[in-house]
Order: sequence, then structure tokens, then C-alpha cells
Amino acid sequence: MRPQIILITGANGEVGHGLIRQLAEQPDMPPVVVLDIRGLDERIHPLVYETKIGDILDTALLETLINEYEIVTIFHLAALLSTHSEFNPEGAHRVNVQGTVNLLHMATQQSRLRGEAVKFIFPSSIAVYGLPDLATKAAAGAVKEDEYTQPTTMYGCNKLYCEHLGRYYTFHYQQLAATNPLPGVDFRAVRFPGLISALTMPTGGTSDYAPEMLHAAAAGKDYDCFVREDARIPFMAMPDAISALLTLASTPAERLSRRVYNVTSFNPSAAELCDITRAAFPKANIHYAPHLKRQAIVDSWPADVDDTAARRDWGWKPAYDLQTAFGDYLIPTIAQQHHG
Ligand code: AKB
Repeated sequence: MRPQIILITGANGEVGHGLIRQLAEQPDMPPVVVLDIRGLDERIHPLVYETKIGDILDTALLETLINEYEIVTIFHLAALLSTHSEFNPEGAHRVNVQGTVNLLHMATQQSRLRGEAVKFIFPSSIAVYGLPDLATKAAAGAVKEDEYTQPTTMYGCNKLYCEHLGRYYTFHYQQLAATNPLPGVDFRAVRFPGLISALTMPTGGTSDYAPEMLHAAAAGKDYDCFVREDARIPFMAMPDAISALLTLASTPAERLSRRVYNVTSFNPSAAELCDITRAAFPKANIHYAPHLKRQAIVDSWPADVDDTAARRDWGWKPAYDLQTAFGDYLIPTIAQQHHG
């Protein structure tokens, strides 16, 4: 008997750390095996069953995983974020798309072996949207899942395509085969807004100005914000992001009217983020130095997203709004890290 496990790819990123911590607090969950090209931070190590250091493009490594374990759920977090991806679009495509295809294929094989669909939980992103100009962005308001899906970034294109692949592997994989290939994969995705964690910093994203501003202020460092004061996109505190992934994963399939869901919590402008940061850290030295090309990416993302479907189908409700995210979670936790 192979041991049942949950597999987390890209586990050493900030979502991975939060997810591992949460799963470790749930005693009835199978143990976690992680796969990350960089290994796993030592502090998190005791919380997982095994760490595989390796690449999601290494199909031989994925093969060994299904030989060793019965994988019941995959949280496929490994990805190159939007800013990084623009410096190496083809490399990003390999990791973000081919890597996802490899995992979906592995999940399909695993589903057949166990006679039950493997759950495949995928963090997508507001980067799948592409609004053509600021006037359209202002008029659009809270954008629904199927509106304005014309991304301008490689990362956004990759995430949007992977959402389609997830639907394909769930409902249509090998649809012309002589025998019915089911059970397939049980793919579910949340489109995350920008995420802000008190414990970790993102790397390579375009929504990073929010966490960068806050962490710089707490550390007493100057910060040049790379977007304009009026830049506005949705954000979420990390604990809510983890809870979205876990709640979607545990929802019975018959309650899902779709496989890709918007989720959001609050959508301050950069100036509002700056005000709340300055109020908490009065010595914060924040200036605006917009990087026009990164600004253009933020301008192409919606100011808000409509998460009615997630609220209706699986009871999504963020625990934190803007005030409580900063007042109860971010600022006290960050201040404690910096000042003991
Ligand atoms: C990024 O900026 O690339 C990510 C995202 C919005 O998906 N944080």
C-alpha cells in the first residue's frame, strides 16, 4: 500500500508556507509531500512528510512520486509570477504551462490507479484579465469571471490557458478514446488578487508594491513605489488566500457551478495603502516612482472582481477587510517580527 499524501508544488513560496502551516493544524488530513526546485525553508521542514527537491518539468521525478505515493490532492502552486515572466516569456511558458500539463497528466494517471479523481487545486490570478484602458477599467467595476479575459502578460496568458486545460482534463480528456477514460482530474481554481502576507515577501509579481511598501516601512527602509498613487487592484490577506484554497478543495463537486472562481477581499489604491502604512509606521519614507511598464500591467488588471459565484457555491467570505487585515493581522505580526 502506498501512503496517501497531499502534494504541494512550489511549496517554498509564500502561499506554500501558509498552506503547509494550515494543513499541519488539521489532524485528519493526509501528510504533505512537497516538491520545490529550491527545497523547503528549514522552519517549515518539521511540518511535512517529505521534501523532494526538483523541477516540475522533470517527468521522471513526477513518475517516481506516483510510484511512491497515492496522491489524493495536488496544490499546484509552482509558477513564475508576472514581472519575472516578462523577462523570460518562453521560460515562463515552460514552467507555467508545460509544468502544469505535466502535473495534470500525472494526476490523470494517478486517478486511474486509485479509481477516483485526484483533486487538483490551482491558484490562478487577476492577471488573466486585460482591460484595454483606464476608462474601461473605471467603467467595468467588479469584473465577472468571463469578462475581459484578454491578458497582456505571458503570466496572465499562461494562467488563463491552464484554467482551460484544467477544465479539459476534468471533463473532456481523451474524449475520442474507445473506452471511457474516467475518472479524470477534479480541477478547481481560484483567481487570486494581489496577496499580502505578514510573514513572507513575494518575488517577481507586479502586485508586489503593496507588501513591499509595508515590509519596507516596518524595517525602517525607504520605499519607491513603482505604481501611481491612483493605481487600484484587488488584494487579499494571506490567511484568507489559504482559506480560499482549502475551502474550495473541500467543497463537494456537485455544489460547483464552475471550475474557476474569482475571490477578493478589498481593493485600495496605492495611496490608500500608503496612508494606512504611514499611520502604522509614522517614520515610513514612501515615494512614488512609477515604472511605466509595470504600471501598464497594473492598469490592465481590474480595479475589482465579482466573487458572487464563490460566495454562492462554496460559502466564500474573507475573514479580513482592509481595516482588519492591516489592524489585526499585517501590522501587529510584522511589527512583532521587526521589534521582537
Ligand atoms: C503577480 O503580481 O504576478 C501576482 C498576481 C497578481 O497573480 N501577485
